[in-house]
Amino acid sequence: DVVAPPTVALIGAPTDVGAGARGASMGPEALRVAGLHTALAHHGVVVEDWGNLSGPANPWQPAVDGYRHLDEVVQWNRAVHRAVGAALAQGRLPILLGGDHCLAVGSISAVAQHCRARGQKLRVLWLDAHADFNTSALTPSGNLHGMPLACLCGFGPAALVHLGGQGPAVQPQQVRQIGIRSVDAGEKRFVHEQGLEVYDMRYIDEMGMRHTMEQALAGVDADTHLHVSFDVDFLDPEIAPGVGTTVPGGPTYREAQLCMEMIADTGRLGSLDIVELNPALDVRNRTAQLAVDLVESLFGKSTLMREHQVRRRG
Ligand code: B3U
Ligand code: MN
Ligand code: MN
Repeated sequence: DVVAPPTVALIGAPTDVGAGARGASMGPEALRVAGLHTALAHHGVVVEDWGNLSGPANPWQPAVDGYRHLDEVVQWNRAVHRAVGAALAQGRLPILLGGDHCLAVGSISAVAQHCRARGQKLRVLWLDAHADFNTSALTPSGNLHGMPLACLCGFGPAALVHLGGQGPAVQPQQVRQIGIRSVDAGEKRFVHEQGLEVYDMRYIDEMGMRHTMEQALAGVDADTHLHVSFDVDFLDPEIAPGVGTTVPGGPTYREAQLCMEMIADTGRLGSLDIVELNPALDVRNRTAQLAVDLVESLFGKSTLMREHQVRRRG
């Protein structure tokens, strides 16, 4: 059966207010320069570039009550929430071009509202070296890009927790974390306490990416909206140096491709964040190009070959 290709909306959010290093604000343009638009169009995806959102500058201040730049982070997330909500309402598949990972609060809270209104199940795949499950009491840095998943699950400042209406946007059971290899001590305890399903690098090493993704995608059905929150530091820094916080020992090129292909195979991808790309730390836009390459797989680059092979094998 032929599925109509989606129309995607590229939504740029050029900010690094939630990060510990400057530069992720240049992410949206680096992804465009790396050819995201044409790469997707190549696979039959209709692409609309909605341009960049605007918001406050990065004041580069120390933390106040455990948060750095909370006001600025809230303002950016309100803009993201509005734009992602508008894209979904118009039947578009939103691709948030970050920007740092704090923006996932706005993006995923809009996705969660959309799913709730339509009685759809939501599954969030969190591809990241980090758990991003800190709170103001647990954070070693005050950087809000280390806290978005906790905020989405109801633990954080009210302005972020209730961004998409009353109550938490998602429940921990809806989330699968993949590629995790750097978690702070208090954060680790909290992740376990909340019962998040974590496929860390040890798990991927032992079980392989194929089994990992089969587990992470188990239960996804025709009623499921899949949201992928792709923190580029998920990837091994050998292949993806252009991020603010590199952590050695991430997925290889082949593992990352398989991860994306298996998500594509579900046919349930409904929204995507590409975050933490930092062109100031990149080498000739290599990491941006890699991200584009992987997003192509996420939108079914390999499908044609695969169908061909399946047909030949009978
Ligand atoms: N867990 C640390 C470091 C960190 C989290 N996310 C990123 N870095 N990119 C923190 O500051 O919360
Ligand atoms: Mn992250
Ligand atoms: Mn990360």
